[in-house]
Amino acid sequence: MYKKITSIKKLKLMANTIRQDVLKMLYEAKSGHSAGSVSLADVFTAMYFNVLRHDPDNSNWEGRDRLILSNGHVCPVMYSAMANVGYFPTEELLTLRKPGSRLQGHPHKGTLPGIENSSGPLGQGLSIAVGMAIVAKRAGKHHRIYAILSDGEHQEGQTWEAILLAAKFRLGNLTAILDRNNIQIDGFTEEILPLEPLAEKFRAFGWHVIEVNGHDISKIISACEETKAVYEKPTMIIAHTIPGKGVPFMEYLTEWHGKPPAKEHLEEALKYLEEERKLIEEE
Ligand SMILES: Cc1ncc(C[n+]2csc(CCOP(=O)(O)OP(=O)(O)O)c2C)c(N)n1
Ligand SMILES: [Mg+2]
Repeated sequence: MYKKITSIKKLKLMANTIRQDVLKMLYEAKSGHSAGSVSLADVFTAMYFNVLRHDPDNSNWEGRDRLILSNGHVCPVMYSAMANVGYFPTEELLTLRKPGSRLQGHPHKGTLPGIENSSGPLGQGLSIAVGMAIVAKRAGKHHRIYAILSDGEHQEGQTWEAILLAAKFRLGNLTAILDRNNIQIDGFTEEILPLEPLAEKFRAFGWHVIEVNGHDISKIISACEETKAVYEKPTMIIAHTIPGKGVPFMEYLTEWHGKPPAKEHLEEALKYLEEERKLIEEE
């Protein structure tokens, strides 16, 4: 079993490391999705280093919590969190998207230890998580199912079918975390196909809803704690995030949804993140 990190300062330093990893990986790969990957560093740090009950040395441990990633295009952030927590060597991160690498551009179950589902086609992850939660509940198991979702995929019908089903089966063992970054491939969600009022929609569908700042690691952890006390409803944590968060020239710009950094971008971003690291160390 890995050692949980409880110090917020150490968690912030880990999120900084993960952001740096993600940028280096995407630069080496020369393709991939920057905005969502860097902005989810805080959520993935909270999950892999504090919230999840898991064992990187025994990735198939039956009692582990399951983390389903639905928006597979942000997998660089998950790969970095997984490598830093001990699932595989961090040196392997720079093989992202290379032929023969275990780190495919979208996660592939069975290739890399600890990956619970293959993803890439958006809109399927919540259905997988609901299925797992139904099985675990019926079998009287105590592990939890977590699903990371994007906002763009809430424009797909399958996501809403899964939302209906989770409420019907009163899946108190299911926690979804929605990356509410307001962007999708072609622009802002509210201009392309409006989703709001999202929280009210989830409540009307029978879910417990918590809204948090998706860059506040301690709030993400407390929200996940809160869900453990909700027995008869699934929980949706709406994590409000800034696309590209942590790299000032990427923030809020939809053009960074699916673009890797060039050399000059990487250098500028790493310089900024190193300065941020020093400030965290001084806290
Ligand atoms: C079913 C499906 N349709 C289209 C795509 C192509 N695609 C990849 S990422 C993306 C953007 C969707 O928005 P969101 O998931 O919110 O991504 P973000 O930009 O916030 O990371 C799209 C349309 C896909 N992967 N799956
Ligand atoms: Mg989005």
